[in-house]
Amino acid sequence: MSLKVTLFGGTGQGKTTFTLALLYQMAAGIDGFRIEAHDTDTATKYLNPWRDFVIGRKWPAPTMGRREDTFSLLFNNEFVTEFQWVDYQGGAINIPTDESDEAAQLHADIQESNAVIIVADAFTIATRPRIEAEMLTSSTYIFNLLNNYKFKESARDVGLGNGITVALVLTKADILPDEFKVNNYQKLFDQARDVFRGVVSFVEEQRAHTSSLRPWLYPAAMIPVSVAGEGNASVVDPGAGYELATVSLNSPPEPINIHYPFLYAIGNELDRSALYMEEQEEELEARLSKLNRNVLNRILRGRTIKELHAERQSVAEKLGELEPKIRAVTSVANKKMRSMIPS
Ligand SMILES: Nc1nc2c(ncn2[C@@H]2O[C@H](COP(=O)(O)OP(=O)(O)O)[C@@H](O)[C@H]2O)c(=O)[nH]1
Ligand SMILES: [Mg+2]
Repeated sequence: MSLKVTLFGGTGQGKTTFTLALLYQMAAGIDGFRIEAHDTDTATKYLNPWRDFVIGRKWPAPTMGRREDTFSLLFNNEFVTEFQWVDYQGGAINIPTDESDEAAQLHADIQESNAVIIVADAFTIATRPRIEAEMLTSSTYIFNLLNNYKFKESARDVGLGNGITVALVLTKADILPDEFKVNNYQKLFDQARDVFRGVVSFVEEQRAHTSSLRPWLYPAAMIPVSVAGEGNASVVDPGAGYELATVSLNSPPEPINIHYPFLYAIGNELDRSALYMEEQEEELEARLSKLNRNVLNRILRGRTIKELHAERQSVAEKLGELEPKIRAVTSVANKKMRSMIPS
């Protein structure tokens, strides 16, 4: 493990489209950051459907399963760290651990992640009754998973290794009704906070603590994004029941805000890495020993806890070294993102 970012969300929420746009932009390089896939075929596999989207104006085909790719993250061509990008396309969030390997793996991924990127359809949040939006975005399932694998343990003990960055990506922002876009998306943010209120109230509670429980262990923020871009797509059918909106892409895509959630995750990782430096091996051991064996095996993947601890330390050192340079970029992402906690 080095840095680990896990992306998940309900079906049809825009995960595949967002991921293709993000990896394209990051492969091309943006704001000094660039990623390189370890396996040449990885880049090709992501770029092919992106090309079909841009040139053929075809939305990506529905996808299933889990994908894990290893990338190097570079800043101004200097190697920063390896990171694992885990991508849940299928319905693993709606399945219990004991019924599917993929679900058990998802739980391990969350436990091990430094950051999660939750993808939720802004159009659904804006236009559906709240209870339907909760089901369609899987917000309650998501809270349940975060709660079990990240939040609860921190309530029990205040280990420095706890905490996770949550970036909520609100997709398809281009097709939002105007009332949700005015005042800098105020109404969208209000409704998104409501739909994801489990996460919001947990983080809010941490902020309120003046105890040693460190509020900055749980940075959580959201941002509206669009892969199509303003005015380039139109709603053919707004959808009903399980059917989400049918959208046609009429002009070449002009992605907006795509890379900020990723940079936000990296920026917050810098802060947390300072805490890794203080983390003792015994702390990590105590924390991991509470996990279900099945989940733990997937985290260790043949490594000992000692080795895992050493890996975390070396990433923390590298990030610490590059901190001033990286900070310049991630601070922009921090400003772009809107806190999950209402001000
Ligand atoms: N207007 C608009 N529609 C989008 C955008 N991204 C995705 N969509 C729509 O949402 C559908 C589902 O997206 P997809 O990425 O396959 O969702 P996934 O099931 O979460 O992977 C696409 O087929 C498009 O119709 C966007 O940026 N703008
Ligand atoms: Mg998909």
